[in-house]
Formats: sequence, C-alpha cells, structure tokens
Amino acid sequence: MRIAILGATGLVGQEMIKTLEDRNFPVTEFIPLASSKSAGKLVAFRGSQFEVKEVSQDVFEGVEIALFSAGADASKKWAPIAVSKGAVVIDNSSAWRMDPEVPLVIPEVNPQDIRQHRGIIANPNCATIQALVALAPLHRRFRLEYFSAVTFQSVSGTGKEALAELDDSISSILKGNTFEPHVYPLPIGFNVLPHIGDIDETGVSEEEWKMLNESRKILHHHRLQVSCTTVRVPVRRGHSEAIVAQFEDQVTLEEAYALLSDASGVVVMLENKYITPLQAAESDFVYVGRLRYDMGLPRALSMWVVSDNLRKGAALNAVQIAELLISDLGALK
Ligand code: 11C
Repeated sequence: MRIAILGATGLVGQEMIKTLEDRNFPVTEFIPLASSKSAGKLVAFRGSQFEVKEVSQDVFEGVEIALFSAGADASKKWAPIAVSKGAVVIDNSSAWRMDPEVPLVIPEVNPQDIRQHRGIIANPNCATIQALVALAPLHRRFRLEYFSAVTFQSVSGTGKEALAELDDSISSILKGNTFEPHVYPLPIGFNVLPHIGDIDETGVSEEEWKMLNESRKILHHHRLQVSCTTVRVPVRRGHSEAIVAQFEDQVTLEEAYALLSDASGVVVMLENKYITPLQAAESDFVYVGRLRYDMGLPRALSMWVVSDNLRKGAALNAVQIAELLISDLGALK
C-alpha cells in the first residue's frame, strides 16, 4: 500500500510510524507529510531515513491510505483533498468524528461501520477509545444504560510542548521558582487540572462532550447517559479512568470477568489488582483493574481502566482501521 502520514513528526505521527513497523503493515511506498514548519525534517521508517514533504494538493496523488494526525484544522482542509485524489483518510483529529457521513470506529467495538465510509474514517478520542474497549463487551451482554468516567489524562495527550512544560514546571518548582505556564492554564507539575479543552457556557469541557457524543455514536446507542469529568495529571504517557457503569440487566462480577477475559484488546486483572500508566506505557492493551460491584448504584460495576493514549488511544487504533480496510477490500473504495 502507498501510505501517507500527515503530522509525521508529531507524537502520534511518530507512534503511527512505529506501529506500522511493529505490525509489519504492507507498505510499498511511505510518504511522511507535515506543515511547512516541519517539512524537510527526516523521519526513520524500517531502517531508512525519509524527508518529510510539505502537505499540498499534489502529494496525495496515488496515495491509497492517508493517516492524519495534524490537528482538526489541517484535517478539515486536507482530508477532502486527499479523498478527491483517491485516498482513504483515517483521521485522528476531532474534525470529522460527529459528521453523520463519517464512520467513527474502534475495531474491537464497531468494525462493521467502516463499510459505510465515503473516504474518511475517524479515530475516536483516546479517552473514549479505552472506555469503550472495556465497556463494549459488557454492553453487548447486559446493555449499558449509563456510565460515569473521571479521567486522569497524561500530558502527551496535548503534545510535545506540553511534555516539555511538564518537565520545566517540575524543575522550576523544585528550585523554588515560580512557573509561568504557556500550554496549560496553570502549572501541571505537582498538580492536577480539571480542565481539558474549552469549557462551554454549561460548564462542560470539550473533552467531556466527546465522551458522551462519541460513545453514543460508536455504540449506536443514542439513549446512553454519560457523566464525565476530564482531568489532566502530571503523567507523561497513559490515560487512567475511574468508571462506574450501570446496566439494564442484572450484572454479575463472575460473568463480567469472563466477558472481559475473552474480549479482544483487554487485559482484566483479578483480585482487585490494577495497573498504573507507567506500567501501561507502550503496551497495546486496555487494562481493566479493581473490577467490583459499585457501592451505590444497583446493576452497576466500578472499574479502573488504563491504556497508552498514544498507542491504543491513537496510533494503534488508526493502524487497526487500516488493517480492517485492507482485510476487506470492498471497504477501501
Ligand atoms: C488529550 N484526548 O488527552 C486529548 C488528546 O480530540 O483527538 C486528543 C484530542 C482529540 O488531551
């Protein structure tokens, strides 16, 4: 396949390249792309160096699959152009996710939706992906009515500059200096910020709306109720989520363990064990720990869900969609 990656020098773009390598994706031509700011840089793929080209109309000529991770503005502008040149775009930004003509796909949850694509397939937000990989096997059996998620999201979700700001804020604070943040509204070192994306007039943040709207679309469950508070924590990589899920049917812990043990992409931890983001970093799995009956709600389970936001939350999910496309050539065009 002739594969282009837009945003090839970014954190997710780099992880996409590594994922293509790790999974031995059939790449016959590799075309790394970026804005003029990063054009000319070199990126490594399968032992060779490739010069990053500036994105333009012409670069998509002959491209079969384009993986985009360069932000919503770039996706809005370039995805229709790439599609007009014959590429299928797998877009990691929020630009197209809620467009009714664009499938929003987690391969373990709603792989069949890729068949509806008209050139663009959207990758969900990282926080939604890990929640639904864990909840979908339970939803299929017990029918999810409601879930609440409090997230603990790592700084790599914001990008490279935020990682530098995390380190700078920690070293300034350790030296007893005041720290003026540029990326976040407040210092992130030794702190937690209950604020991801803009907060609207109702008090809900963009990241919180994504959890509700994307979950309903992916599960095709428009009556699903969701409560969410998204929080940035001083962790480099790996998002954690404290989830309470309530079902229409009576749920049992035994059956929940059995369903999650069999679920693709999930590692369920027995006996109240749990995993932390440090341990989950660079892993492909969604880890479910501390699975228990909820203390307050009937027909409900509480759980701790951790996954690598750059991998299953972004790059891996996108490459899995590409794998679905080529495993089902009818879906490619
Ligand atoms: C974060 N989830 O952790 C965000 C990053 O809609 O694709 C990805 C934003 C998105 O900050």
